[in-house]
Amino acid sequence: MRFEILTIFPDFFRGPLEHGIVRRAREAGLVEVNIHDLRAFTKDRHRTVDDRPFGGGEGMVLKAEPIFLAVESIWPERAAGQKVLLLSAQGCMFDQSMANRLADERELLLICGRYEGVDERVAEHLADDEISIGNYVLSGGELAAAVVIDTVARLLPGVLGNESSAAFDSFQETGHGEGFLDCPHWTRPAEFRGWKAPDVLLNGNHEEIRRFRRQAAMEKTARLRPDLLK
Ligand code: 9D3
Repeated sequence: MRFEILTIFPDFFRGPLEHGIVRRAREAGLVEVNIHDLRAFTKDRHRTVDDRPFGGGEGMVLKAEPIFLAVESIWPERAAGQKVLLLSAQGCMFDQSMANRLADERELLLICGRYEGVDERVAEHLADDEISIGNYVLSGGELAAAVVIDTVARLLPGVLGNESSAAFDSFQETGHGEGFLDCPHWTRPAEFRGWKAPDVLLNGNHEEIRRFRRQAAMEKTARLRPDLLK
């Protein structure tokens, strides 16, 4: 799968996309990520990407034209399986079921919002979807784009060492954030600072272990995520 990122901070992505599973997926050729500097698509000598909002108010707004020119340059004719996503605080909420749907596309182009927002004509006439990653205020869409790419990339065939493990993640069960959280885990040593790992996990009785884990997952879900049990 190919991801195109449009951003005013291209260097931002050196961190999140060059480690761990996403890095290995890129090295294996399963995922391709291309980063595009929005300023390269400006035409004035100051390379202006933003301007003041019509009607007044705080902050600056990303201009429509550089974003349209960028998308039209990256994808001169948009084909099926090529989706443009605008990351913005006003978008609909990203979740695992959306990630599953996005993983079926061939290419995604992520536009990272910044400043007070993006000219609405981008959402109305360029983007297929406008996406937020949660109810909190970020400084821009870059972190959100990294979250989307990480979440989608690990769903792609061959990306995880264990083909089946994505299916057992928290939230993956139903794809709607329903079901239970993952069960808690322990590793060696069996006793750390006086705190013991549950004996049942050490006794080799796999039926008992299965029951314990399901119970522990339920209790933890009730305690930390009661919303998932409704
Ligand atoms: C006055 C209201 N503004 C915040 C003080 C609105 C606002 C503008 C721009 C809020 C955030 C942003 C920048 N955020 C994003 O571009 C963004 C975002 C987010 O803030 N939360 C969750 N997901 C996303 S995706 C992009």
